[in-house]
Amino acid sequence: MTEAAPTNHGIVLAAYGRGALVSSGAETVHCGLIGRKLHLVCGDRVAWRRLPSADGPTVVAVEPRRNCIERIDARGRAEPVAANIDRLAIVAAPEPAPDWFLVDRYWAGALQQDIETVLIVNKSDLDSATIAEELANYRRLGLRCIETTSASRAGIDELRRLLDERATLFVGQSGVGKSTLVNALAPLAAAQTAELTRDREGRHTTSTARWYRLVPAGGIIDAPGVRDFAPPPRLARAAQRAFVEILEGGGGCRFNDCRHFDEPGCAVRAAVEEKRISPRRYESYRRLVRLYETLSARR
Ligand SMILES: Nc1nc2c(ncn2[C@@H]2O[C@H](COP(=O)(O)OP(=O)(O)OP(=O)(O)O)[C@@H](O)[C@H]2O)c(=O)[nH]1
Ligand SMILES: [Mg+2]
Ligand SMILES: [Zn+2]
Repeated sequence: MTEAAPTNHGIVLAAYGRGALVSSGAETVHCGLIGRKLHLVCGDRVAWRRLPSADGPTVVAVEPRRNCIERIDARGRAEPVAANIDRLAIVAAPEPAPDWFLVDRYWAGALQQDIETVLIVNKSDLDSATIAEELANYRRLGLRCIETTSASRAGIDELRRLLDERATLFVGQSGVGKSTLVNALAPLAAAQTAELTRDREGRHTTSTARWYRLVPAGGIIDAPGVRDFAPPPRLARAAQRAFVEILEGGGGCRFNDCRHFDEPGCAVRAAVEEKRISPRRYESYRRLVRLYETLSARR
């Protein structure tokens, strides 16, 4: 070797075990990782080199993450799903039955990291009477909502227009149609999808987050469906700030540091009793605060 191989820069399309699929300029390269310390995740920006040994293309460094969407694994530890995200698209559908607490947790997590959020209500071809009330409430709270269906492409073009050069991560329960949406938006994606069946409980079709390019610009990341997700509990009080209606209602509480649980003179609880704040959202808020507390105590 007379010269060191040049350093290239790229973005991780998918990370697996001790390697990663890296998009770098016009090429897509399978890279190994140098050493044992690098742990990559979809969306990471990396430097890679063609090492002179038999190792071939190798990621040698990773840039600090601007943000990272994490989920909590079975042991209560934060596990990264994707990094350097500009926008979170939370997907829900009439089938499987929506888990609104999951939607609230994702929205809260994105708000904490200043990530723009959009709620996609997919499968609008199915009867969605049960969803209408929640959808109206989220819209009232200022969350952007788009109804879509891959059955007729209704809403898909509106969604496509929203997606610009920035990176959007699709999240939501298993089976809501994230991969189907990704395929509709990026026809060359060929993301794997699967029928919903009763015995599918707990199985995920998509197993790792994967980035797909949009033409002419932008990227969408298809993530595995989640059952248990919570933003990591490093910002316990931020849970309160993530519920816009509770933050607003809290202005009238007797105590400045009111948690809106059972403190006297709580304006939030009064608003919930009068249905000015959705009791369902308030229950989500309480669950999230308790989850933070449990997870923090475990550390
Ligand atoms: N009726 C209807 N079914 C849909 C729609 N979009 C997707 N599906 C079906 O929903 C099922 C699950 O779709 P996927 O795209 O695999 O769901 P996913 O969210 O990627 O699931 P995971 O990868 O397990 O997280 C498939 O049988 C799809 O055909 C839709 O707009 N309407
Ligand atoms: Mg999928
Ligand atoms: Zn209060």
